[in-house]
Amino acid sequence: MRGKGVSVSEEEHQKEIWSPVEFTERLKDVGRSYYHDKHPFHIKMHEGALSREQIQGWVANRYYYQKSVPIKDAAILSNLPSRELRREWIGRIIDHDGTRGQDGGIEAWLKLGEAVGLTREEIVQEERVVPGVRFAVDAYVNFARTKPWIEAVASSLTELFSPDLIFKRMKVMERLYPWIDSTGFEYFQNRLTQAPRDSTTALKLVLSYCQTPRDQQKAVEALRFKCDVLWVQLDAIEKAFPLNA
Ligand code: AHQ
Repeated sequence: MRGKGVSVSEEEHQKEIWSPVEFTERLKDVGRSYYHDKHPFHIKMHEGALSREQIQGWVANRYYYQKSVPIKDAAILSNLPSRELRREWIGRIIDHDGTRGQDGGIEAWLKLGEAVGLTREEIVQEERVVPGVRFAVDAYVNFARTKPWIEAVASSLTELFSPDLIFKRMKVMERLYPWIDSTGFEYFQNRLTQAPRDSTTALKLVLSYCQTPRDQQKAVEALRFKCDVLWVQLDAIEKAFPLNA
């Protein structure tokens, strides 16, 4: 018998499995409440209020996230139970690491770094990466390594929300941060096609492989965890690179 006032978890509330439409809405609700487009650092960025040092600190720290994404995806790949599923996922690694004739996203991010006035060396040596970013990103990689693969796939569904954010960011940077060399925007441009393609695949897998109310709850919780991973990085960056530092 539950004690008085002990809240019944969402999972106990969910007796019936959600339809694909309802499940998709529950996942999107997570983004509506917790996605990092609403973080004060992004709000200030979109107002043109960030200093050169803050932009540089953000780019230098996001490098640690970007370089970890293919490691995370390789962890998921190693947990996928079939050739068909691996064929669905392997392209993400190449999108970031590149391959013959394709530089990849990490290279494009280094170009963004140079476009905001950083050197490749200081980015790659992670001189400006702060503990909170490292901890959050490492937690994401470990989540992908240790959780059931479908939960790790669900955690990537923050990309349902990223195209709007990235498009807005690119336009804001062009208009309000004219000192940033536009050669740095290649990364964002590529994500505008890669992210929707990836989130379509991930959503298809989550909708078809989450077959019980518990599976669906775990997917929602995985997406909430990933929103926290993104949010807390900006907390750490905002604290480490305050305005007028
Ligand atoms: O540039 C981003 C990226 O390559 C990825 C991979 C994906 C994942 O597998 O978790 N998430 C992600 C994201 C990227 N950019 C972030 C941004 O704000 O520029 C957003 C982030 C995401 O929404 O998960």
